[in-house]
Amino acid sequence: MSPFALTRTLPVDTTGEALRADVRAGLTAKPKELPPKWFYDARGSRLFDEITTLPEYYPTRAEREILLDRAEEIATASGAGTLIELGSGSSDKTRHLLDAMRDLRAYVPVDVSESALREAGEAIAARHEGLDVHALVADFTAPLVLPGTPGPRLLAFLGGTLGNLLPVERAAFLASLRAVLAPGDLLLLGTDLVKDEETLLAAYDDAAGVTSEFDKNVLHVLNRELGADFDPDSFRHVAVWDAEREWIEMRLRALREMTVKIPALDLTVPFAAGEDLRTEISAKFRPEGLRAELAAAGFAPAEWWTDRAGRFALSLWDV
Ligand code: AVJ
Repeated sequence: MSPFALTRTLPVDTTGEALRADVRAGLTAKPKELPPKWFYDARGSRLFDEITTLPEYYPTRAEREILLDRAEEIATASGAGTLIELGSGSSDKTRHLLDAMRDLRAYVPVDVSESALREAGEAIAARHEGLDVHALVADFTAPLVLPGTPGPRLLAFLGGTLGNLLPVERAAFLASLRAVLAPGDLLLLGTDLVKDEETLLAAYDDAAGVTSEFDKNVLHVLNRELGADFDPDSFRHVAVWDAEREWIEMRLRALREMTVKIPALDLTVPFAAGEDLRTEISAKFRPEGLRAELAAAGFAPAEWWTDRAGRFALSLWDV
């Protein structure tokens, strides 16, 4: 059994404060919006796991295919002493990488979910003799404070989650990652790619309705955490492809005119019939565009891999 340690850089109460600030700002904005991070309570995380098994939702399978095919190459290219993983969740796909990385001495999974970190972290510590597992309970959009583990470091940000940030947020986020890395360290990035609209829309509006449930889950979170009285059945899940900005938007469309009360914010939110609340953007990338964004943040391209069908990319960047 290897050592397992857990550090919480997220004070227990910031979550409540951040939620209240995000909801107030987003629901008084025009058009209305909410940041996607509030989908992921226990039920939302379960629904997301279910999404990853749907026939229409290709990104998870595509990324796993690349990781399986390229684990040895990534391990050799990085020679990393520490693997840091942002938004590690269940660390499911990372296992292939951990198995291949022979020089690895420390694994630092970073996630907002303490329960997911404990479960995955303890299993990995038990499986990898001599690997120091140091879990960090943190919001990856906040400044990262990393434990002093052996270099070089491989910082992994998988799953296409970079696409959930707006372009300005991405620029700041990538620059903040660059700031915690040193020469010799590497960034491993998983990003979904621009493709035909039909494939994209199906991935975000599946036939079984799981994505619709996932989308509406944010309303359940607001009802529970803020005492709001959203009726999720009075909204319809919609996926829209913005061809100009090359991102998918998930929205909740009000089916009727209504007024929602949010007691914890002392706020009343009017909805017109047909009004949309944007709950997520999921940007899709092209190689040149991603390269330019990474260059602006101080990263140089090292490797670019896609799955055999060319739907998703895994890329490696030097600092
Ligand atoms: C894995 C968080 C990036 O944007 O594809 C899945 C989340 N949203 N279906 C994505 C998601 C709708 C997902 N991320």
